[in-house]
Amino acid sequence: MNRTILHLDMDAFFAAVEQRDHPEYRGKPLVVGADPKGGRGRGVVATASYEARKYGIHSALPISKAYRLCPHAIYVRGSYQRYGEVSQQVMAILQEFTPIIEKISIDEAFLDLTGSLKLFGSAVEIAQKIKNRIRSEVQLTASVGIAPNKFLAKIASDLQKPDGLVVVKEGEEKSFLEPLPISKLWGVGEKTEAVLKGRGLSTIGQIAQLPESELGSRLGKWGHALWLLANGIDDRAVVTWSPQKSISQEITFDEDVDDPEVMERTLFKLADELARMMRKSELKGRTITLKIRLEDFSTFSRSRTSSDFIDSTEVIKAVAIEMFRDFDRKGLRVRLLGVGLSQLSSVYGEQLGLFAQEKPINQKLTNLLDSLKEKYGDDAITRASFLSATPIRSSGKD
Ligand code: TTP
Ligand code: MG
Repeated sequence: MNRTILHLDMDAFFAAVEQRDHPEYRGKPLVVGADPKGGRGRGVVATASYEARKYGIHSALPISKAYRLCPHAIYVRGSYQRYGEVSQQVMAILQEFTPIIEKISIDEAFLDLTGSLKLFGSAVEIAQKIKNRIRSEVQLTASVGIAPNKFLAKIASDLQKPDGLVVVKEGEEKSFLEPLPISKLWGVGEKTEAVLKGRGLSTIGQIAQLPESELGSRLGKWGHALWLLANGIDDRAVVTWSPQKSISQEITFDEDVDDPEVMERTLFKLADELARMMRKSELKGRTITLKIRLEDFSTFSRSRTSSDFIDSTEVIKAVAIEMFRDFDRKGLRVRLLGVGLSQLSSVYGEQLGLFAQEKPINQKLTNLLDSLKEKYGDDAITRASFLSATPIRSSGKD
C-alpha cells in the first residue's frame, strides 16, 4: 500500500497575519523584521508580503538592503506570540483530518493521509476542505502539495504559491521532477549547485538519468541520497511531533487497589486494548507511557521510548509492567492506571521497509516478557474477575 502525503505551508505567514489584523496594510508592500532605521538598521527580514517580494525583498535579507529596495514599504517588528497562536489554530484544523501530523516549522506541516481517505474523501477533497477551513476560520491562505512522499509533497506545495494546490500522482514522480532546477533538491545549496552546474547538470531530470554510482563517487553518501530524491524516491515516514499526540487506554478502579497482581493484570488488559486500537487505526508509536493515579489523587506518568515503532501487545505489556514495577507508590493504593502510546506513525512506513523488524527494547525486557507469559499466559487476563465489574473507563486520543 502506498502513502498519500500532504504538505501544507502558509502563504507569507507573518506578513499575512499582519495584513489580516491591520486592514490598512492590505495590498501594500509589507516587511516583517528588524527596524530599518531609515536604511541604517541592522538585522534581517523575517518575511515580506507578496507585494514587497516584487521589489526583491525576501526572508533573511538584511533589513538595510530591503529598505534600499523599497523605502516606502510598511515595516513592522511583528508579534511573535500572535503568530504562535495562529499556528496552533491552523495545526488544530489539520489534526481533524489525521493524527499523523509532523509540524516542521511555525507555518508548515506534513500529514499522512493514507488512513484518512476512506473517512474524508480523496486527498484533493481533503486539501480543499483544509484550505477552506483555514480561509473561513483563520482568514488566511495556505498552499498545499499532495504526493506519494514527503519530498514531492513539499516541492509541490511551493510550486503555485500563494493559495496553491498541486498534486503529484503515483507514477508521475519522475516526469514531475524532470524539468525542475536542481536547487529544489533538499540539501542542494549554492556549493553543491555550483559543482553540479560545472558538470552541465541544471535540472533534476539530468541528475536522475546519471548512473547512481557516478553521483556516489562525486558526492559520497550524499550522492546516493541525491540520486534517490532526483528519482522521486523518499521513504521517510511522517512522524508526529507532539508528545501529547497519543492514543491511550485507562481505567479507574471501583475501589482503590493494593494488590500488585491485580494491577499487573489490569495493565495487561489495557495494553491489549491499546494495541488493538493501534492496529485498527493502522498506527504505531515509539513512546509508551504509564499513568498512575494514587488514592490521594496524586498522578504520575512514566515513559519509555523505543527506536522502533511499536504496535505489538507483547511489547506494550512488557514495557508498561516494567515501568510499573520500577514505580514506588510509597505504600499508597492505586486509583487509576493508564497506558498510552505517542510519537505515532502510519504502519505503511514499515511496509515500505522503512523500519527495522520490531525488536524488544532491551534484554531486561525480553526476560520480563518471558516471565510474564509463563506467569499469566495469554488468556488469563480476560478472565480476571475484577474486570467484569463496571469500572469507569476512558480511552481515546488526546
Ligand atoms: P516561510 O514559509 O519560509 O515563508 P512565508 O510563509 O513568509 O512565505 P511563503 O509564502 O513563501 O511560504 O516561513 C514562515 C515564516 O517563518 C515566515 O512568515 C517568517 C518566518 N521566517 C523567519 O522569521 N525567517 C526566515 O528566514 C524564514 C525563511 C522564515
Ligand atoms: Mg510559508
